[in-house]
This record gives sequence, structure tokens and C-alpha cells, in this order.
Amino acid sequence: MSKTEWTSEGVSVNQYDAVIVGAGFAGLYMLYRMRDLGLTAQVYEAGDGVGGTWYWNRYPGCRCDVESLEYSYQFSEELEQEWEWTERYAGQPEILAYLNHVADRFDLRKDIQFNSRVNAATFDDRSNRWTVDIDKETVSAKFCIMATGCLSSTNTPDFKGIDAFNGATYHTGNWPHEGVDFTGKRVGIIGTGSSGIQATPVIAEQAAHLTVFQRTPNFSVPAHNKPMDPAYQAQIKAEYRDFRKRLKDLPIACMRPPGEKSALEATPEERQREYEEYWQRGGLSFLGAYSDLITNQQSNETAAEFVRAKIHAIVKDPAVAEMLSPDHVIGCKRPCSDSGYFETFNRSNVTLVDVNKAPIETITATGVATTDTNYELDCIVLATGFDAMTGSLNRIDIRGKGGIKLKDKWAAGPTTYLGLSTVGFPNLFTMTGPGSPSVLANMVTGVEHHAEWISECISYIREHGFKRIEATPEAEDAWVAHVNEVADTTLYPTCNSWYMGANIPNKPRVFLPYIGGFPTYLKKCEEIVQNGYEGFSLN
Ligand code: N01
Repeated sequence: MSKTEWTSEGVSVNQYDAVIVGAGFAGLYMLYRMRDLGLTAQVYEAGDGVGGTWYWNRYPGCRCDVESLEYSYQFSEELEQEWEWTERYAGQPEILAYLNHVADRFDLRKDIQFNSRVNAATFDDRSNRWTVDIDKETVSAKFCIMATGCLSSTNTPDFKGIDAFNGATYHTGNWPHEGVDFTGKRVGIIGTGSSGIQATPVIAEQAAHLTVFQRTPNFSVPAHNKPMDPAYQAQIKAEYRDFRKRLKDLPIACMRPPGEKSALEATPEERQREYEEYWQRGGLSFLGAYSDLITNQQSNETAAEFVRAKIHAIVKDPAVAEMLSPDHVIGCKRPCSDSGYFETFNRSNVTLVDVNKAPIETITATGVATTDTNYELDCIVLATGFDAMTGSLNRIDIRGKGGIKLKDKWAAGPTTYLGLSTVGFPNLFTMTGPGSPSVLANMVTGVEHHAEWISECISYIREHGFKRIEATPEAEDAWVAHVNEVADTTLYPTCNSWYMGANIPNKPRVFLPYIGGFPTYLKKCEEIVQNGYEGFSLN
């Protein structure tokens, strides 16, 4: 329950200890932790239900590419034991059902206000509180916690003529809840990232014809999804604590331990066997086959070549196979995991169009016109991704000390301390923010860690009677330098990826997540706490 107070303007305002923005994995658990501390917290969520990314992304084929038994909360042993996953990789409906179950099981809904988009948050230096503007109301909170997700702000490229299209247009990141029936339709899909690669095989099965507009081919490894083996699920449940601990010790807090030797130490025959074994097992652990695939160009090329050979073996038309074969570093764009993606191009109702060679010039009333051909379509699917990591934060008018705007502070790229806090914005926390492992680790484990770190920090502030916490400029500068330094030891900065902000025109090119590894990050966060919140000023 909030307290209601009157402002000097005579307006009544609900007062909370914490406002949490977003009701996905992060916001739900953050609320649970705030309640556990006996604090008043209110979640504001733009959608009409919980789920965050799993609420909005309902496109056909949408599925997690981390295994179900790993991509789930670990804070409640009862929850862990009672929820039964039905597939190796859960589909979007199952993950959404899980999050609805969590909201009900822990009675979270009563502190979540749906259909409520947060438009602005302003820090008041005198009262040390945040004023938060939601569509039709204003509230006040001591702490403002952004649980806005890393991939929530959809990117719709500024295609000329897009509004003139007579057919229907859909974005994978904001899919109609009632679903879309593509039966008998001529469908065009633009984008071949994870979303496009998952949606393509499913849409192809339904549509009369599917045209895939590809600007950059992508590496993808088969998921080999299958029904959950009940014996395996029971075995993991019997040792869930140890299982979770083992995962937390891995660089990305999921999948398998990465190989310990360089790809170049193996003979070509050994490498072939090793890659084949990973390929047959399926999933993104493929990139962990050797220790240096993402740091050594020559090693990386051996894995890239293996996948290109697979594409050529699967796709019957050599010209199409060649178009589908990427020539960039494998893994430096977010790798994909698919269910029959490359096989789809053997279908007679699927056409691949290289819009790198002949770019999309305009969307017409009846389809897509590239510089050399007009494609007549009934529907267009935009699988064009997100303004990652900073998009959903910059969309909110966040103003810190002295009215400084977060968007302005981050004009040359986001600067944070641990991805959790940013100088000039006291009592504001960004869950899985830029500069934290976030998208480079198991997201559920990452949000749980942040929710626990933030709630312990708030508890410490209360116990010691502090009014505010803020990162120091020195600590922030050192963290940003470290984030960049580690990124520069890898091949990530070599290609145009959303990790680098390269998919959004005029977005600064900086490597957004922290690639130093989840265990290193956990240790750093723990040390900071042990040293009395080193790098923060508390007063
Ligand atoms: O978006 P993307 P996404 N003209 O940015 C193309 C997570 N995720 O929604 O590469 C033509 O990866 C663009 O081309 P290019 C996951 O982290 C997870 O697919 O920029 N094409 C690219 O092909 C993922 O990485 C899961 O040349 C244009 C595509 O659109 C992240 O979300 C499932 C264009 C965008 O790919 C984002 O994936 C889904 C233009 N103007 C998503 N603009 C799982 O767990 C963009 N493109 C499985």
C-alpha cells in the first residue's frame, strides 16, 4: 500500500518506497524482493499482462534459445519443483504461462498497474525522491528501478512508403495477440536475425508464398528442440541447487563449460568431429567448442567455415546456399538457433532476396520494391529488431540531478557503474543495464542477481539511515574503461551488430554489454558490497 501525500500544488500523489518499470522477468522478481523487505513498491507495465519480452514477442516460432531448465527463476525451490517444462527449449506461450503462474503464485498482481506506460521520471535533489509520470497520473518514490528489458524498444526502419502499403504490416516484437493467419497469403519478411530465422520456417508452412528479404546472412545452429524428457527433468530437479551453481560458474551462466583449448591446437579432423558433435547436440553452446572462437580470427574462421559447409549441404540450390552463407565473424552478431531455417529455402514457395545487393527502395501500395524488382505482397513482417539496451531507457524522459537528461548524458554511448547505476541519477537502478553481462549471459540469472543486489543495497541504505546512493564519477569512468577494454580483446567490435548499436542510424558505436564473464562480474559486485559500496557515494 502506498501513502498518499499532498504536494505544494495541492495535488495528491501516491508515495512509494520504490517504483519498478516493467513486469517481465526482472520487474516481477524485483517486486517480490521489495515486498520481502516490507517496502511499498508499485510496478507500472505498458502491456495488459505480465511477461515483458515474452508478452510482446508472439510471432510464429518464437522460442527461447536457452534450455528451459536453465532459463527459469531459481529464487524459489518450490517454484522450481512444481513447474513442469514440456520442451527442451520452451516456446513463447509456455514461458508466458510460466510468468503468469509466477505472478499468481506470489500474488504479485495486486502491486502491478497494467496498461500504464511510464513517460518520465525526475529526481528531486531536495527530497531525494523520484517523481514518476505515468499516462494519467504522477507518483513519487524514493527509488526508481528500471526493469525495462534489453530488447524491448522495437526498431522499424524508416522505409519510404511504408504507410502506403495496402496490406497488413506486423513487427515480430509487437505481434497481434490473436495471432495472424497467413493461409493463402503472399508474405514478405524483412530481417534475418533470431526473430526472422525463427519465424521464417513457420510462416513458410502456412503462406502461399514467402519472400525473405535478407540484408546480411546470419549464422544459425539447429536447436534440435524436442519434448522434455521426464527422466532428465526429474534428474535435474533432484539436484537443482548444484545444477544452478555449476551454471553460475560458467562465463554466460548457462549451457556447457567452454572448451579449454584453442581451435588451432586441434587437427582439422579433430575440429570437424568436435564441431559435428556440437552441431548434432544443437543450440548455441556451439560457440563454446573451443576457448578462442570469439577472440582469435583464425580460430573463428574454422567454426564459420564449418557452418557455411553445413548451409551448402542443406540448401539444394548452390546459389541460394551461397547467399545464405555469412562472411563475417561467427558470433559477433548475436548467433541464432533455428528449427529448419536453412531447409526452408528448399521449399518451392520460398524466395530469398539479397537486399544488400539490390536494396529496398520503397514500400509500395502492393509490396516491396527493390532497386531491381517489385515484389507483390499481401503482408509484410518486419523482423527488424530493437533499439537494444538503451532504447527503452531513452524513450522515457529520465532526468537526474540539475535536470540532466539521461538521453543527453548517454549521447556518445551509455556510461554506467556495473550497468546498475549512472552518475547524476541517484537512487535510480537499471536492471541488466548497459555495462552489465545482460544479453551475454542467461538473462533470468542476470535479473535475479540484479534484483538481489539492488534489494540488499536498499536494505543497507535504510539500515544506515542514508537518503541517497550515487555512483562516483571515478568509479563509473573506471568501469566504462574496463567494459571497453575487455570488449576490445574480442572480435565483437568487428561487425555491425546491435551489441554495437550499429542497427540504429546515428546510434553511437560502443559495445553495450559486459563481456568479462558472469562469474567475474558477480565477484566484482560482491567485492563492492564487502567494501562498503565502494565506488558509490552514500549520504
Ligand atoms: O533482431 P536483429 P531480432 N533493411 O537485430 C535486418 C533476441 N531474440 O529481433 O543484419 C533490411 O537481430 C537486419 O539486417 P542487418 C536475440 O538476442 C532472442 O531478430 O542489420 N534489413 C537483421 O537481419 C536477438 O539477437 C530470441 O544487415 C534490415 C534483422 O533485420 C535479438 O533478440 C528470439 C533493415 C534484425 O535482426 C534481436 O533479434 C528472438 C533494413 N533497413 C530474438 N533493418 C530467442 O531466444 C534491419 N534489418 C531465440
